[in-house]
Amino acid sequence: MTQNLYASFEAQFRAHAPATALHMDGRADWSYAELEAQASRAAGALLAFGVKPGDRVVAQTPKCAEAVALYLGCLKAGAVYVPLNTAYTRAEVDYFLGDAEPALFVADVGADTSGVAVQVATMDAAGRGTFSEAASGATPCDATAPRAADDLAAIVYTSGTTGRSKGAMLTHANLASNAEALCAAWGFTSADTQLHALPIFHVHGLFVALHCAFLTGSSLAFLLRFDARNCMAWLPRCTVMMGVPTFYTRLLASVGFSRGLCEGVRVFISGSAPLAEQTFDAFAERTGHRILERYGMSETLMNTSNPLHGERVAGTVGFSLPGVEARVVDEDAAPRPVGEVGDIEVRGPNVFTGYWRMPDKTAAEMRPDGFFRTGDLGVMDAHGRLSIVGRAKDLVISGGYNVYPKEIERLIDAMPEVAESAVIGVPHPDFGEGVVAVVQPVADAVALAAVSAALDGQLARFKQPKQVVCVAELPRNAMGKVQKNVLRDRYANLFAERP
Ligand code: MCA
Ligand code: AMP
Repeated sequence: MTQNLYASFEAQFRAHAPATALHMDGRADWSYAELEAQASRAAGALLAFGVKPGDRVVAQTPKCAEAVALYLGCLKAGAVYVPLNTAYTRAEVDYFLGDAEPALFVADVGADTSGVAVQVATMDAAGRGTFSEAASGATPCDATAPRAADDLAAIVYTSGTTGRSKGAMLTHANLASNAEALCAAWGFTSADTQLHALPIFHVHGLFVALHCAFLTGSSLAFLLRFDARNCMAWLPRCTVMMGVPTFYTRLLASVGFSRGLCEGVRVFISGSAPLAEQTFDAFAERTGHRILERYGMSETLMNTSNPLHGERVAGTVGFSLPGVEARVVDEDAAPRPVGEVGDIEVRGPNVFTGYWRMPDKTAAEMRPDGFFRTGDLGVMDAHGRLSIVGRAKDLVISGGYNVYPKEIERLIDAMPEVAESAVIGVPHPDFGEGVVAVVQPVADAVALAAVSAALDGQLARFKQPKQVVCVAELPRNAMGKVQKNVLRDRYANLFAERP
């Protein structure tokens, strides 16, 4: 029997054929029958483009229903789906295309693809473009490609502490096991309607949110971006919402966001970044809902979750999902005592098979007993409830997006007028953490605008520092290493008054 994840989805699509899969703003909804037909057409188009099982398909498309069909078509055709953040610049995309070596790159209609060395198709925000033209002209692909459990379904790029992005290889079994665990843990049924305002190029919006719907035949209120007012308009029709903490702080900051709007919602779920206890408390106060926080990574999908039934504790990420083992250990993998900080490591069917074409990096992060080193620091209580208390990796999480300081520092340090830079994250009222570059110039000063100009076009805008600060000397320890903790303390209030 095939282990292709699409086969499980297809069974649900057929069982719920007349039900609405995607409720949409300003265009006709798609039923599950329509979604299945579109996925078969997308798979047919992929075959027509010459895509074979195991080939990579890179997608950097606007969020639209046709992009969901493209993802499903890739699964169905046995291709490996490689989603890219729509904010990535041409320079960033060139790296991913060179690394993934796809058989097809589906780009935004407006993107600059001149000189791209791979086959290109296009898709715009309304789903139109050469990919959809091929899909409507192609013979729909009825047969789902047979896949083994360990065959790759997707590669998700995640930046690294070295500044070079790594492709996390996720198999059909990884995605299927995690989706099943989440549907059970969060009680999804076909009666649910999930408010979906997340982007679909990351694990959260693509796998966690969509798979919960596709495995249960439940509906999605499929919004093209997060806008607090629009979410408030849709919430009364929804039973579940998933989001990053910024979604919840923005809802709380919105006039008219009230308990009444949330009456039909059975659970609000948060992840991708720490949910502040004050947000949890304010949300409970305003709506009567205790947000359910969970913890995951691109490499591991979802690891732990607060319970659907039972106490959800602010500042904690709950218990290991069924089948997943999470432990808190020291450098030598010896367990840390209950209540003491250590490295979080994870093992289970959710854990990826390694970094694409980077066996050394994979080996460095995997323990011999199969545990993956997350780079997160945590504390386990006596009941197995996990709290994340920090990061061993140098990473900033801004509005749910990961920003690796090294990637930015490398570009700033290449400026002749800069001696050294240190990029840090400090508290930000909207994004949780805001990116700040602290720059030590060679001579007297460096024009701050010049720093921003040096990054423009190189880095996605969300990675670019919200503030650049010039200092005569960066603080260093006895070994000469920049003390980022000193800088984080010094600039902790930089965004205090900035919405
Ligand atoms: C947008 N901007 C940002 C961010 N988003 N700056 C910093 N951090 C951000 N997250 C900047 C843009 O570059 C632009 O800047 C300006 O804000 C307006 O852009 P716009 O797109 O209009 O912003 P927005 O629509 O308000 O977006 C904010 C957002 C969005 C809704 C919070 O960032 C978002 O949807 N975040 C969700 C991320 C996510 O899905 N993460 C899951 C990763 P300028 O004006 O200078 O050009 S998966 C994961 O982490 C694991 C597996 C897990 O556990 O889930
Ligand atoms: P990514 O590389 O985009 O998959 O991001 C994964 C990282 O996001 C994790 O290693 C954590 O540092 C962080 N993360 C995800 N969920 C949570 C959460 N609920 N609380 C704190 N950090 C989180």
